[in-house]
Amino acid sequence: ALTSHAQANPVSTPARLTIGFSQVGTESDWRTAFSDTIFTEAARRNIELLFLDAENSQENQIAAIHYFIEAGVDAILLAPVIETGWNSILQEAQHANIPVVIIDRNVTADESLYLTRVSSDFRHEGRLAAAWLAQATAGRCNIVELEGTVGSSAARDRHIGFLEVMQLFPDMRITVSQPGDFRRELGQQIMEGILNTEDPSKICAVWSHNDDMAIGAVQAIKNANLDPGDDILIVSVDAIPDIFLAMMNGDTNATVELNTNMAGLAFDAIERYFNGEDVPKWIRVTGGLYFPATAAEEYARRTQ
Ligand code: GYE
Repeated sequence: ALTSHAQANPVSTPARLTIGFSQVGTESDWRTAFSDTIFTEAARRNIELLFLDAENSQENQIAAIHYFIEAGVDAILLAPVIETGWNSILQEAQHANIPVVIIDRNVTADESLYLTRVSSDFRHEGRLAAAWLAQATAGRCNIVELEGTVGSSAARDRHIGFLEVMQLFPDMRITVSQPGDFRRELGQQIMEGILNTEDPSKICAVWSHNDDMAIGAVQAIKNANLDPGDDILIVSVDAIPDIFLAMMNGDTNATVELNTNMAGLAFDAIERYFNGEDVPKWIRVTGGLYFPATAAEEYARRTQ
């Protein structure tokens, strides 16, 4: 059941693949790094890439896919901003016999409408973050949650995974939860608002759905004359270079890595499809948990 030929069989393998990529936007450092891996990998494979930045709008993404279909691309990569509302455009691509690979966030569409999805397990990321926080606080913690884009599978699943583990500890609770759209400035603004309305001494930790919002929260906490990473613990997801800098300064405590390296896997899947080979329905990337102890090393490794 995990494997299927999702699309009609290709007529023949094109000499040079043309692939349309509809990307979410530039909301975070992780996102821009991920776009870069797509550009680099496409160039390395001599793939012609049509790239459209949707500026966080599903409407723009649907228009982009229409454009790709009209341009007659061989395949489409879709990094969807939100989870629902994709059925009819995916059907159009299927009617045009163009395989679609869903990359990063998920869609709630029938599996037969896309070739495969390449992504991390966001729920697992949430579980890892909560497990770390539970051990760091002996299971006693009032938590501020900074959520990602509303309606995105990444935000929803990180939230659910975190709750799954948090709920094993009766003295851990989320006291405030607000969406910051995965953006640094919003992370800061939201945290400033929270520090103005809540008693900061009752906040034990910030759980941020990405590093950028965590870095925004660090600034807000510093502006309130508190010590981030100490007075308020911070755990987030992505493992971007800037979070390692923050860890080197003692400002955040842990991050769950979201591997940016999905381009090769997505292009491999498309190439396999054109070779008539089976492609699994989910190609999972994994990432570890990182701490201040190795932050300098990780920063160097990722920026050299
Ligand atoms: O964590 C965040 C980005 O979709 C999982 O989107 C991804 C998230 C990532 O903007 O930084």
